[in-house]
Amino acid sequence: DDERVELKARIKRLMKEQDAVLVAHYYTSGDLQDLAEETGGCVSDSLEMARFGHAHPAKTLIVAGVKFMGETSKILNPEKRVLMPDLAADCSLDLACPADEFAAFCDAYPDRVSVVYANTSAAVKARADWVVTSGIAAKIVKHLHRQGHKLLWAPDRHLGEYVRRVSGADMILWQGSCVVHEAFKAEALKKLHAEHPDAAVLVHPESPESVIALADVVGSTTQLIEAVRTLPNREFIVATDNGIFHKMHEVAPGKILLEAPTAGVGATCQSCAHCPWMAMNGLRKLAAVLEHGGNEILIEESIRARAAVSIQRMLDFAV
Ligand code: CIZ
Ligand code: SF4
Repeated sequence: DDERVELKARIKRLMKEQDAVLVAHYYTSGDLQDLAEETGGCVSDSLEMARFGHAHPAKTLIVAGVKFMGETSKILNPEKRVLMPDLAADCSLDLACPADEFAAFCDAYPDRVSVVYANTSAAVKARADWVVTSGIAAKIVKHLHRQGHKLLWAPDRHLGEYVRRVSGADMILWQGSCVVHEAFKAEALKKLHAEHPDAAVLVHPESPESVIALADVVGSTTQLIEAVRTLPNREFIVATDNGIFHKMHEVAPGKILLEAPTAGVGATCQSCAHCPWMAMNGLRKLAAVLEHGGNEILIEESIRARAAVSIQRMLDFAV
């Protein structure tokens, strides 16, 4: 409508004036994803968001996503201004893993290598040996396992269990979870699949083990989008945040995408397949941040520098 068109035009002008580029996560609104692409930014998962922002020459990075994504951008780009539409956009995984408790966990197992998921605070990353995203977690853990290391893993217990299963590594798991993925239900998924027997089932590994067991493809957001694009199936059942459907429809316009069920019949779900913190991002807040400044990500230098080392290990491993 008119307001959206006006807002988008205003944001584009402000971004140009401030030499800013927008990076948006697949789980944010279609408006933000479209705007990022129209203005030369990018839409992707947290690993690619970090890479893109790092390589881009803009002085200001605007990160539409959740706090750990803004922090990762700042960690890799201390000289840039990093802004977010809403600094209160958090993540249940990050919230479940306070830095002091994580440090005590590491101190209790000094002989183990610590691996943390990207969905953690800068302070947790600073304490960890390795940072991983879901797309590369299994590969890095297999590598560490082959080298003979025993591991500590935080904070997502489902991703941790999955990685432990596929790698065979000795891992002690933190017990965090994602409010969105934890809500997917295996029994209801079986029923839906029985009604759509030709559909491929795509599952993000933050989902419970019983849901992962029903998957044709287990992968990061980027890997699941690639599956929709390349598999011959006409129908897909997708167990991840439904914000991803925007990009999936774009890359595979003829295909039918169904949401994996989040609760049994009659039950209620907390998040209904959409992250409440991702939903805090919007055009109006983005315009306000550009107009009034504020919402800048700042990280104490000693923490930033140490977190950069553990993130850089992943980036170097990934190339
Ligand atoms: O669930 C998330 O927040 C994901 C999938 C983040 C990411 O790595 O893109
Ligand atoms: Fe965190 Fe889950 Fe939201 Fe991703 S979808 S930001 S893991 S709460």
